[in-house]
Amino acid sequence: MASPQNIPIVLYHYDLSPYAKRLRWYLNLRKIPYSQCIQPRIMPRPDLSLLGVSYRRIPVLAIGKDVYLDTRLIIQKLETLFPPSAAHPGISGVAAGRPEHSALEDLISQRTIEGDLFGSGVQCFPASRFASDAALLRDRTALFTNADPTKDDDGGESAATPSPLSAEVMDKKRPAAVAVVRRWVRWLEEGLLADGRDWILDSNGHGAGPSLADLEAIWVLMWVSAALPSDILESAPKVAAWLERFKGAVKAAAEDGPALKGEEAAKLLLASSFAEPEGEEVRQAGLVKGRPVKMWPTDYGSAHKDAGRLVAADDKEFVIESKGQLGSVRIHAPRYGFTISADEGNVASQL
Ligand SMILES: N[C@@H](CCC(=O)N[C@@H](CS)C(=O)NCC(=O)O)C(=O)O
Repeated sequence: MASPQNIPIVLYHYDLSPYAKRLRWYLNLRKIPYSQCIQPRIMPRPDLSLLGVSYRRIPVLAIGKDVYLDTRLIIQKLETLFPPSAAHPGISGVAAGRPEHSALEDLISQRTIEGDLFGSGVQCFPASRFASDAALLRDRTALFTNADPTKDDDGGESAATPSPLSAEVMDKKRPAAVAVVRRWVRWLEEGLLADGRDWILDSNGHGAGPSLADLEAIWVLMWVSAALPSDILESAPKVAAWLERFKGAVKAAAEDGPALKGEEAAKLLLASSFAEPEGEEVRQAGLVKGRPVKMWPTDYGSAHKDAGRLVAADDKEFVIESKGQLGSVRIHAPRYGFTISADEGNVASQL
């Protein structure tokens, strides 16, 4: 099996995605080279269909014929496939030989993604940011009501439900959302950054600079800071300076790779090898390796289910083999936040 360092990496994303930015910063800080396949901000995304991927969220990272969904799993995989080295400096607790740092990174990531920070971040923006874009509103209504925006018969319920991004909903939710972000800023100002340090941890594994803990704690703030009431950052000078320092560090590391068209990207990936050996284990009652299954995220975007033969299922990830128009890939999703079911016609036995 080729070393992952010699296998092409393609990041499917669009520029305005804060989750994709989080990943681009990680890749750049670690000097992991990649190409980009820029996606439309709304469905459909035929470039991903070429690989047999139905998952509708962004970003998606392909390393050769292994396709990884969800930034939580993607960063974990990159930590393993690209261990810290002179070519790819580590920025995590693993790189620093400090497991307690890894635990903190993990806690912060859980707080931002699985807690209410990211969702509150969306609601901090003025409603005018989305209200004038009818196609985006329709698409995101489908995303959050778990309908399929490309199917006419899925529009019924969503048409009756006010869009989560409509002015009506955004205006109502903004005060509580701003309060969540204000609390997060205060927690950093009076806690992790209180002694005036430059970065959250005393080591990022290879010298001075941001670590994964900074990245996990900052990406939502980098995205919403301009939309916040000005007193939030004015009353948190350490956080404000940390944001500026981080902007400088990621600007200095910026190394976004060349852009590929969808077909070019798919051909490049499918002509290369897998990034990791096929997992063997199926540790889920009711599932059998090799049988057809469906797999989808449980929080939002659940209407878009990936289908294929089950390759592996353990307590960290699900892996299926999916056939696209141009070839087959293995799709990996994190165990947490996704589910999988045996695909037996209409009888799906969900776990
Ligand atoms: N938990 C996922 C969340 C990804 C996510 O929600 N991404 C947003 C873009 S920032 C998205 O997919 N929005 C809908 C879309 O672009 O179709 C991750 O960590 O990757």
